[in-house]
Order: sequence, then C-alpha cells, then structure tokens
Amino acid sequence: MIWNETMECMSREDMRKLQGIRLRNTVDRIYHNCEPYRKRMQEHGVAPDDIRSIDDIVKLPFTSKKDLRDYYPFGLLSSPLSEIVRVHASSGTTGKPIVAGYTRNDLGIWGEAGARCFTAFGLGKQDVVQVSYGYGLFTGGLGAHGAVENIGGTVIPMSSGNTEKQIMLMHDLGAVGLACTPSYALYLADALHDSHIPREEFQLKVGAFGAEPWTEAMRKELEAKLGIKAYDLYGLTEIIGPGVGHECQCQNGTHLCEDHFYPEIVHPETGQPVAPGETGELVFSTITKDGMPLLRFRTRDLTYLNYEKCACGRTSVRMGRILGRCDDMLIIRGVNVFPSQVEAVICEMPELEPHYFIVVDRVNNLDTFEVQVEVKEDFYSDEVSKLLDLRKRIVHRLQSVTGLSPDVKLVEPRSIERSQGKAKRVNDKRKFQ
Ligand code: DLL
Repeated sequence: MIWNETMECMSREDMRKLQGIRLRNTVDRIYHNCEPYRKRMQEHGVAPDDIRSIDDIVKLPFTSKKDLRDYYPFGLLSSPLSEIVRVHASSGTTGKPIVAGYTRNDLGIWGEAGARCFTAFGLGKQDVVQVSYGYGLFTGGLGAHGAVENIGGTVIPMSSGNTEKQIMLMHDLGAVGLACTPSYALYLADALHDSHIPREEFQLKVGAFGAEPWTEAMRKELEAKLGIKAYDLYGLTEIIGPGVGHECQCQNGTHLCEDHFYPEIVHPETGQPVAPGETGELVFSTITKDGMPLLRFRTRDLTYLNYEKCACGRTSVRMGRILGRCDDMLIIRGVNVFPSQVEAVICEMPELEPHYFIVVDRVNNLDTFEVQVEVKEDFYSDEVSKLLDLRKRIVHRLQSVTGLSPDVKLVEPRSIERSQGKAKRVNDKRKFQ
C-alpha cells in the first residue's frame, strides 16, 4: 500500500519542479522572517530571487548543529512563537540541547510523512502498534504515535522501559507492529524469550526501527529472533523527527519524503556535492515547514542516494543504510573504523549474541582497540580450546574488515549493558585525556 501515490510516485521531472517552487517559497519565508538567516544569506551574496529552480540550492549557505546551538533556543524560528504549538529537543554531546519548534502546519507534515512510513511497512487501520520509543522531548515516541493514529491504527503508547509490562501488553493487546530502537528490540526479543509465552500467541509481524545506525546483519538477527519483518525508519529532530524516510516491502533502501525534505550528499570536509551514488554527508533542506525551516542542514550522517525507481512502485529517492555519523567514526592508529563494521562481523557469527561494546584508549602513545562481545549460552560453556579458536576467528574477521587487529574479549551472555533507547556502544577514553 502507498499512502500518497501522487507524491510518492511522481515523475522525477515533476518532482524537481515542485521542489523548486517549494524551495523558493521557503527561502522567501526564511529571508523575511529570520534575521540570522537573512544576514547569513547576505554575507553569502545570495537573495531569494536567485533561487529559480531546485538546481539553485547549491547557492545557499549550509546550516550546522552549531548554528542551532548558537541561536538556542528560538533564534532560527521563521514563525512567531505564538504560532509554535510544540517543541522537541535532541540532547547534544555537550551543553545545551538543540530545540526544534513546530507549528500546527508542521505537525500536519509530520503526520503525513509518518503515515507514509507506517503504510509502507504494511500497517493499517486494522493494526495495533506498540510504540516503545521514549515519549517526551525525544521525537521518537510522539512521532511514531502521530503516524499510527494518522493511518487509523491503534496505538499502545508504551514509551520505553518496564520491559515485563511491554511483553504483557504486546501479548494481551495483540500488537502487530513494534516501534522502537533496534537495540531495544533486541532487549525485548530476549524478554519475550524469557517470558516463556509461546511465540504463536503473539501477533507481532512488523518492526519500525530507527533512531540509531543498524546494519543489514542486525536486521537478519532481529527478524529471526522476533519472527517479524524489520523496517528502517529514519529521521532527526532538526528536520521533523521519525518520518523523514522509511523502507518499503522491498527492504532495499530508505525512501525519503523528498517533497518535504530535499536531500543532497556532500563531501564531509569540503562541502562540495559528491558524484551521483557516492557516499558522503547527508544534507537536508526542509521545503514546506513554517516553524523552523532549515536550509542545507548538515546531518553528519553518512550515506548515498539512489534515484532509480523502486520495485514497490515508488519513485521517491532512496538512501542507503546510514553507515554512521561523521562524529562516530573512530580513528584508531590512523585507520577509520565505524562501529557498524564491527556490528556486521559480530552478527554474521552464529556463536555470538549481537551485543558488543568497543573500548578505545591510548596507552604509551599507542591506540588500543578492544571489542567485548557476548558469546551465546551454548557456546560459552564449551571447552576453552573452542573459545580460543572462536576468538581467533573473530579477530581475523575484524582484521579483514577494519584493517586493525583488536583485542577481542569474549564475555558472558547478558553481561553487556542493554539499552532501552539509543544504544551506547563505544567508550573512547582518549577523548578525556
Ligand atoms: O532519532 C528521530 C527518530 C526517532 C528516528 C525514532 C527514527 C525513529 P534525533 O534524536 O535527533 O532524532 O537523532 C537523529 O539519529 O541524525 C542519525 O544519526 C540517527 N538515526 C535516526 N534514524 C536512524 C536510522 C531521532 N534509521 C540521528 N538509521 C540521525 C541510522 C538513524 N541512524
């Protein structure tokens, strides 16, 4: 099923025309209503009249997370505060959070985008969906909640935590959909197993997972453990929240709602557009929002775009899995390593649980790279020689994928801390030295 066929299946030519018109209106709105943006554009030597089509977007200056911090909390609004009906915030690594303001119209756009996502996951009016993203300043809970209500489904507004109750209600209320982070889904999968309630008594069929990077291997793991189809749900507070993009039944790329959020890929260092299909930093311009429209917002997320029509019938551009954030990239002994590379290796080995933790440190001026990984119950009690052999194979695989030879520590099942929201899988001790 497709929620909005007109928009999701539009020809490329018509889409670009529409995006051009919407961008022009947005630039006009921002220029006349947001002082810091006007100044930035003037410094950059660009005026609203210079934007005639979507191709002109490259003339506009970038917006960064730093800008949102500098103008905290409301400096980048293009609507008066009296029009803002909701705020959300994302916690940054340091200091003040980033605050986003939404008008009623913006909430409508969010609801529309969310409805496209949950429809593409195969959910509808008849379905009960358990929303186990956190409710509150985080956009996950309320975002998924609005989306499910919009498609006429029945929401269980669980929020995260209280795992036993999660399982009880999932079972008793017949949840067909589960919306949470992939790491919390793993946690719930273990809890479901521990409950000793037979799987057949659950109705669960669909996972709407996002808010953190997850690999293809993790998808397989979650689908097998929970007996569901697991779909990617993408978004970020600054742009709207969950609903910026979603997978479809083909599970072959994340469709972006590009009639609302225009994507570009640029080189993370130079800011120059990369060649089509190449990986780089994802940049979004919101082209329909009123409250806090953003131009060329640097997400720090690394991915690529694919403009080919999808087998599902949608023509909307698809992005590849988020490889990680530029900020998450670890540079260990000069080599770039993403936690997602470690995850892919761990999930492919049947002896291991998909739980891992990376510790990076610097000892005597040399970087150390430790990977802790949980061994499955059946293997953990195995002979020492088998464990040593397993350890050797993991080191070997990680070496061929990352180019580095980590110190692998096999740990007991369930000893790595579980997450109920976004997982923390790295401790880079060098940052505090
Ligand atoms: O995480 C919004 C969201 C909630 C998306 C629920 C999906 C589901 P923030 O807290 O602002 O917003 O974090 C945004 O999380 O820039 C990515 O780095 C990461 N992220 C979000 N979705 C995905 C995904 C929400 N599907 C940041 N895959 C983004 C990989 C994701 N990373």
